[in-house]
Amino acid sequence: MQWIVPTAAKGLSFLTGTFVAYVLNKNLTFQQTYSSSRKFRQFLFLYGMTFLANVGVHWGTIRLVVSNPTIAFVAATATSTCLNFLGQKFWVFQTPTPSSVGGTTMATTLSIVIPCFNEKDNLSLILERFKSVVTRDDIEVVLVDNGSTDGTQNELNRLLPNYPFVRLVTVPSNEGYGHGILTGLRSAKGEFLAWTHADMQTDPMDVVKALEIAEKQSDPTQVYVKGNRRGRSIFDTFFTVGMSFFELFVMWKWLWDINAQPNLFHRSLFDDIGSDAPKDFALDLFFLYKAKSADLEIFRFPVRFPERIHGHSKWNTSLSAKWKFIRRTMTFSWKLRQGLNVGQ
Ligand SMILES: Nc1nc2c(ncn2[C@@H]2O[C@H](COP(=O)(O)OP(=O)(O)OP(=O)(O)O)[C@@H](O)[C@H]2O)c(=O)[nH]1
Ligand SMILES: [Mg+2]
Repeated sequence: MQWIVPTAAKGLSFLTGTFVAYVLNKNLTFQQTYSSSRKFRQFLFLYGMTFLANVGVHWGTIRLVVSNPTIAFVAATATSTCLNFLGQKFWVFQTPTPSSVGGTTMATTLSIVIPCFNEKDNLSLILERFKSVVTRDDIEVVLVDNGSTDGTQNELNRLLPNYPFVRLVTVPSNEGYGHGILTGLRSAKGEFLAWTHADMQTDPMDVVKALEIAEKQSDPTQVYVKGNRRGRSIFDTFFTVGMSFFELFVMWKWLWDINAQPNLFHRSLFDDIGSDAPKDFALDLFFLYKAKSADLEIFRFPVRFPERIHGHSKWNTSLSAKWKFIRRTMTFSWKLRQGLNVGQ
């Protein structure tokens, strides 16, 4: 009976085994390229339950049916394996056929907001890329000229007639990254809303992937889909790890890679919180935090984040700028935790 006594080592090996099984089943058996912590919790629960079923069938077979350990082992393994597979297929990794997204009759399924601030040289590249990836006519692109002063306006006048799926929203003078995105979101017609960057560091195809992930879920209105940047420098990864642990200690929420793009969600989230949102870079943090607080299921999928092709970062230009960003994020997080009005 020694084997039945629970120990920390057995618990750890069970958890490790469960994690490995989760990764293998998610990626190989059910081929899901995105992850969500809720799915992992469901998987853990399923594994725990089927483990108990295994122990129960083993015990019951020996006690009540036949006192043969081999038969008991086979019966227990068969039962738990079947339950496990069914639980994964019809619950944890269930992929219902995409039907009526959100069940409404809105003509535009998705509005993609692209805030642009002095991105003149990137505009033709980003528009061409959007043209090649947006093949559905229920997707609109809302390009926000966020108070640019580099001749963006003239460039857009020249380019936009070739891109009829793009609608231009102009912010007369720059009031911050968040303000530009919020202005675009307010004018959006889609049932789902998204934003991503304009500097070619985030591939427009990622937004289409995010929509497909949302549409695969049983209730797409209850999800928040966000990229998860891969292949970044050690310094940037270190910064991301530090921010995530900071948020964990302050807000008791795991908010990983907060500034990754794109962000996609049902418009009901925006209707609920839009008026309270910040006007600066804290917008990414604010939405992820609110999505978690609203208990939406957060889906993350890998995205590439290469260096810029043209232009330069509009904020990340020196260590002191980075420090300013960190300070702002810290004070903003503190305000969020205290539930204050953070919109100003
Ligand atoms: N900083 C800044 N960016 C804005 C603003 N409005 C729109 N943006 C756009 O937001 C996107 C992100 O800005 P970046 O300056 O590239 O910042 P980042 O990508 O986080 O940082 P880098 O990796 O250093 O480029 C770009 O597409 C900008 O054009 C604004 O008011 N401020
Ligand atoms: Mg950038």
